[in-house]
Amino acid sequence: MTVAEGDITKSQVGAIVNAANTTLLGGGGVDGAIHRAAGPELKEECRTIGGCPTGEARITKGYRLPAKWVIHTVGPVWSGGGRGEDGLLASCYRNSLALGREHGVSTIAFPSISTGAYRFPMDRAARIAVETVAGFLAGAPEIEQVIFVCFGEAAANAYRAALEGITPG
Ligand code: AR6
Repeated sequence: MTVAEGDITKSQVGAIVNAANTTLLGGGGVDGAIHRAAGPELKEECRTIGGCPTGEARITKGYRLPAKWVIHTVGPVWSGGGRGEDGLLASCYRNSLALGREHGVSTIAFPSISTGAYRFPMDRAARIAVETVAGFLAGAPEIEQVIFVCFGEAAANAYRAALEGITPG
């Protein structure tokens, strides 16, 4: 697992993950950036899927992106932490990785799901992301690299701190 700072639409990986909403028809934030960079065919394919519940994931082609695939997952809206937000966020990571593995993807880039419009606290989200991905990778040697692509220094620092928390020694 590594941390990078920048725009996930530029990532040269097998799959990038999109922090989508339940309609899968696009929005702002990273979702808007991915749809703009991939081109209109992405939305056409998303339309045929018919939505995605919170915590689950769906896969489409990447079209004009450098990534071959886009894995769309729907993070929880933060509402204080008492509505299963932590578990739903962990499910997003697990289900995204499982879909990537099914499609033979060995490198996956994640944005910081739910920490923008959906207001999930960054440090808590970073810890859940890193712990959940570490747990999955322990049983999935086919996935060689996971990159957390952070938008800005504050996010990158949160992910670096979370990674240090699980690095032995
Ligand atoms: N590359 C990497 N990270 C980015 C980029 C980018 N190009 N753009 C923003 N981020 P958000 P959410 C970061 O709001 O909270 C959409 O409208 C951003 O700084 O994109 O899961 C959807 O359609 C933040 O840390 O996703 C949904 O309606 C993180 O990505 C809703 O927003 C996630 O912020 C989903 O909200």
